[in-house]
Amino acid sequence: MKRVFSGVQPTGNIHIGNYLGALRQFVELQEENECIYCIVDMHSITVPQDPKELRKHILDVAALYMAVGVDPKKSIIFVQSDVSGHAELSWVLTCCSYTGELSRMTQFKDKSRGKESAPTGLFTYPILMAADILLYDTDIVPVGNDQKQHIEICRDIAIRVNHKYKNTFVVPDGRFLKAGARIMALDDPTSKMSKSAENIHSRISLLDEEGKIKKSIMRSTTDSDGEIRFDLEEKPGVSNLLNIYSAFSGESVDEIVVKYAGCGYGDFKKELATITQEALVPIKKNFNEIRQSEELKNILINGAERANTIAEKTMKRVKDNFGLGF
Ligand code: ATP
Ligand code: LTN
Repeated sequence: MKRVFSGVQPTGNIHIGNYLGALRQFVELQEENECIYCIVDMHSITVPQDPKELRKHILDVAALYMAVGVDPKKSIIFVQSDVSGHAELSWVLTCCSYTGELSRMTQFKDKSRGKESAPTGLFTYPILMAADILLYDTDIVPVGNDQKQHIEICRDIAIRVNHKYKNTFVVPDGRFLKAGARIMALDDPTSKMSKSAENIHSRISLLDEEGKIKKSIMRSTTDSDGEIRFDLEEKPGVSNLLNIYSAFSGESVDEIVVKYAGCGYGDFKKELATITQEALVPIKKNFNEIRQSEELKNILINGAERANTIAEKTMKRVKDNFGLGF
């Protein structure tokens, strides 16, 4: 059995990009692996958060994990700040990483561009993420494509530590899906679909109403040549819609292109809207039930206990290998 770990930030607006790139893999992997799924609240405070909203979003993400099919009987679901090992290991790893490699992270460059100074937490974000992963002797990390660089630096740090301090860590691998690994914004198919974009029609959130889903898809940016075919360079908008269609329907992009040969964008978009609405109906229904249930907090408390048992073992090994304590 392999150990799987992943996390989602509790920042609201969980969208179909998060679902198709990451959450969908969580469900699939839990059948044959030991899976640990975290709500990474400490990552979310790298940018300012409203405390009340943050608490609400933590429970929202926990409920969404389960609504899409993560089963707390099979997988561990817990909140990052409930297990102190994340912060503890993060410091140890901070001492094993370099400002040069952190400065090269595209996420940091994007978020600090044009500013004279940026929050230190944004700079050290990848170290906390490496701590999340290495704390659980993780073999596989299911994430979207945008996390490739973060997985790479985590591996580099693990290999570096293993070299110096015996074999302390398991070196993990990222797992990226073909269809869905990078869902682009509906209003601008050259940038990734994001929780924080101002235009609500740039994304489809998992809890969006049917009318909103249709509106966002119908007004999505395409092009003027009118042909439905996959071409990321020339036709990024249509290609993104084809990817979404394929990820939700299970049909290959080639099959979909044949099916819609000679059709206009309008009909294609209408059917994509229907497929998307249908896929999200059960998720919304499950979410509403789970979010209101008394059980939700107990699941997180139990998850944190189970996660902590694994984390404590790793921290003991880290302290022994580094010579910390006595
Ligand atoms: P955003 O940029 O939308 O604010 P994020 O990547 O910062 O999102 P997370 O909630 O931590 O936020 O992401 C959860 C998971 O969703 C990660 O595995 C990430 O790779 C994946 N993901 C995020 N956006 C997309 C996307 N547009 N397409 C595919 N996967 C995505
Ligand atoms: N940086 C990730 C969220 C994240 C994560 C993790 C993902 C934090 N820690 C550990 C996988 C494993 C993102 O999607 N923005």
